[in-house]
Amino acid sequence: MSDVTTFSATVSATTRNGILLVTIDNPPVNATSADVRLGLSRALAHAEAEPTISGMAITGAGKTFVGGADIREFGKPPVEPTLPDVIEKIEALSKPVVAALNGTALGGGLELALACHYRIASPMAQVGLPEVKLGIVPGAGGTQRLPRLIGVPAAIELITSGRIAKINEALSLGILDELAETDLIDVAINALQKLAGTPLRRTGELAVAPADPIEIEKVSGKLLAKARGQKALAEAVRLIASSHRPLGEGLADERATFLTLRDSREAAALRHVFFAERETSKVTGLEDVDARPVNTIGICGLGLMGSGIAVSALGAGYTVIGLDQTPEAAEKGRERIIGLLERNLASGRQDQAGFDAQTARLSVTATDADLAACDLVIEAVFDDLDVKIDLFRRLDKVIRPDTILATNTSYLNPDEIASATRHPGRVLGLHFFSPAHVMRLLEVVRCSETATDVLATGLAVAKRLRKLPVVTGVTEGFIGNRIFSAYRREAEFLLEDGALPHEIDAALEDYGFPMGLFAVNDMAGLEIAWARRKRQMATRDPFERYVEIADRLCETGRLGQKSGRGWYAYPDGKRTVDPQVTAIIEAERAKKGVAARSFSREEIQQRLLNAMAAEGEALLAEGIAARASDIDLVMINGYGFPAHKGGPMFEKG
Ligand code: 3H9
Repeated sequence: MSDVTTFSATVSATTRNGILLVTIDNPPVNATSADVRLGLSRALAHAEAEPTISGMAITGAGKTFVGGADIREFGKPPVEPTLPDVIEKIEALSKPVVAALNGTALGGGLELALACHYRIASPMAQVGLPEVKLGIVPGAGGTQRLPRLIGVPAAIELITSGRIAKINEALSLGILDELAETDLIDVAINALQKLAGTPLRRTGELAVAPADPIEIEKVSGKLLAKARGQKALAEAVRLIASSHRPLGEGLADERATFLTLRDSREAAALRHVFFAERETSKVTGLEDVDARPVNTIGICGLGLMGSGIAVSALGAGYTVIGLDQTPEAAEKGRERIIGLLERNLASGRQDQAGFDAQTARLSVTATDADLAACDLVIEAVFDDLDVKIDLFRRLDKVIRPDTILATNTSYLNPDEIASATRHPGRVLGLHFFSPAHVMRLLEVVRCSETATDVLATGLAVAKRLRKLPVVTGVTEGFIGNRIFSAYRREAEFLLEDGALPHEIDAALEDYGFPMGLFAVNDMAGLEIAWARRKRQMATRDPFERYVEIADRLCETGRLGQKSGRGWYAYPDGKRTVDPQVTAIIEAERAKKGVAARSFSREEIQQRLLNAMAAEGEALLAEGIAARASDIDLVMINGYGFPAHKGGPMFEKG
């Protein structure tokens, strides 16, 4: 092997048997930053000019091949050479170029590989074009070369879902050519030696297989219906569906579309979300703190929430011990958990071996002492302070002193629950969202006495559960429910001021929420919030504006969809505007002497956004949320706020 040739700070190569072995080493994910593009173009020029070189392999250092374009460069002045230029040079090289995928190839990383003349991958490799998740389309040939390899319908599915395909799927689809069963570089060299002197298979020169327009329509119609106004999805479909055009024409269209979308507000919002997700678990003061080991998790209360948490924990490889009040209740809980696991099995999300392993790690009991083996116990019992305090006192007696206790309360004060135990430092909140095995958001509540390693453990467990943890301080409703309450209060002010529930819901859906607020309330049921309002009645500030419309609705038995009526009527299960609700609203307005006025969709959206952002500012000022972007993540992942709008704090600017 030759000495190392350095093409740039991040691209170097050695030569073996006349093959130039180029390595991209640009941690953390080998993104195609300006220096990588420069190094690659120099390496390509060298390979072309040097007669002793017969071919070239490109690989990545570490566990990633190339994670894509450098997202941090977006929004900055462009630096030549561009990625499409480099990729074009790869495809046009007169000598064979092999992509040797040592790991994940995403976005521009896969586009680079698609332009190579042959693609070999290690078993760890996976591929995807996730650009739409960033509000853009692939901008370096992905929408034009992928359909040439796998056909239009499969390319539409892969690109518009932004999902990652594992090695076997990538091979069977035809994205990759060969699995390296032995050393990746040896296999790449072998392949290059075989390719030398044979006509090169340039992806861009392949014809796109004819596709049935009805099938394309079917795939894209479903997708666009769910796009909720996101431009990137529609543009990606358009570009892929027209990929039978001459390559140059398609690439020029793709590039122009990419650049327009990259500079859009939608893309800026999604980039904000991308970085916010990576920022959220970085907590000041925890940098050098080790999490405690957790293998066994106890879950108290095996209702819907507890069962969901159990499924999530089993899926992450934990041993789970479920506790409920009686052996019968515990057994019911076990059946509920198994039922959820069976659904995963039936849908193919889980294979039989995984299902068997998970059920083998589950046991249930009605005896507190059986939780003695747990490293972490999460309570998900009825949200009542006395019930939770009683449970924590009992647990305090049977678990090890180093076992962590977590409460899943939504509204109670976890400091009060912690102070009922002998070791309040080991208590924190883990506020799951329902259904807990599906929802990604997890509010990790730092109580006033939570020890740093307990908090670090909460975050580590959240990550292993594949949740998105957001740390919150103690306040009623934590980050999410506090903002949600402010948002609902403002929506009720709007009702009283002149808007109707369906108008507010339409404005929210138009903005990008999957469902309007009043429709959501009807689905969840109105009685819990009603009971809370009644409890708070005695302590409510009499000078604070209070809208009684929801109380009137509940008093007439309109408790939401389950009761057949709520903010809407449900004849034959179909949500319909109900004149009786309008009459109740009008009567309340008249009682308070409010002269109703009409609101445009934009006005409704603005008032609701302002209310959310103002509450977010208050949470920041009180030190409950560490950063504005954490608040955005909570609203996006727990309350349906459209990700492509970036969250209420991002919107406020
Ligand atoms: C694109 O390619 C456009 C082209 O079509 C056209 C161009 C003309 N850039 O996620 P992690 C950082 S668009 C810059 O925790 P993991 C990340 O911020 C791109 N930085 O690691 C974090 O930084 P920090 C299409 C990036 O091992 C660190 O790397 N590609 C990029 O769990 C570790 O990140 C994508 O959308 C980037 N592209 O997962 C892929 N990627 O340490 C996006 C990551 O300061 N990336 N960082 O917090 C991923 O999906 C995951 O990062 C990956 C690794 C799976 C690669």
